[in-house]
Amino acid sequence: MDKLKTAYIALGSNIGDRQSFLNFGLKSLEDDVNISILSYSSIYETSPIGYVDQADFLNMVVEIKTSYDPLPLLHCTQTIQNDAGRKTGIRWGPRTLDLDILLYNQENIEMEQLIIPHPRMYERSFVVVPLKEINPSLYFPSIEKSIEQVYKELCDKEGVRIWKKRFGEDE
Ligand code: PH2
Ligand code: MG
Ligand code: MG
Repeated sequence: MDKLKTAYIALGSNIGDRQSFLNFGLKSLEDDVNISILSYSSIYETSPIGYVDQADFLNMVVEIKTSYDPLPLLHCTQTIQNDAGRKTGIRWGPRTLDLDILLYNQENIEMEQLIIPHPRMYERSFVVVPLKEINPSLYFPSIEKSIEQVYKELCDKEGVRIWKKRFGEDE
């Protein structure tokens, strides 16, 4: 294996059996020999953002180690989304499974297909809350803020509710 990088991936689903789609996403990541999952957040039920006339989402974040470069990692996540029956629809609209790369090894990437850190992650409670849960000491050099600061500045935290605690503590 090449040198391993740390990345954070956000998962979301708001169509059908949402937890099964998240599980499918997790298993597909784990089954890839170039990826291992280091840490899982709890699962949160979250009010829709961006396009509000749709069902609530289940969201979570995982920390992975990967030997993939950013674009192959993106292709991997896109293949998993397609395998979950994802159809291209309205922007920010309903989806069976969404996998977004949030962070990749402290790198700033600006390509046509991929921007990292994910440009909208800092104002999205459904991303920041689970991300802070699995790594409360993150620091974002590009905006010169800690995750703690970003968390404090969020204004839609009430839209993010624990749905299934990690380690199976709660249902
Ligand atoms: N994803 C979107 C748009 N809006 N809202 C919530 N609560 N959770 C999501 O994962 C989400 C969203 C586009 O990917
Ligand atoms: Mg998304
Ligand atoms: Mg996406």
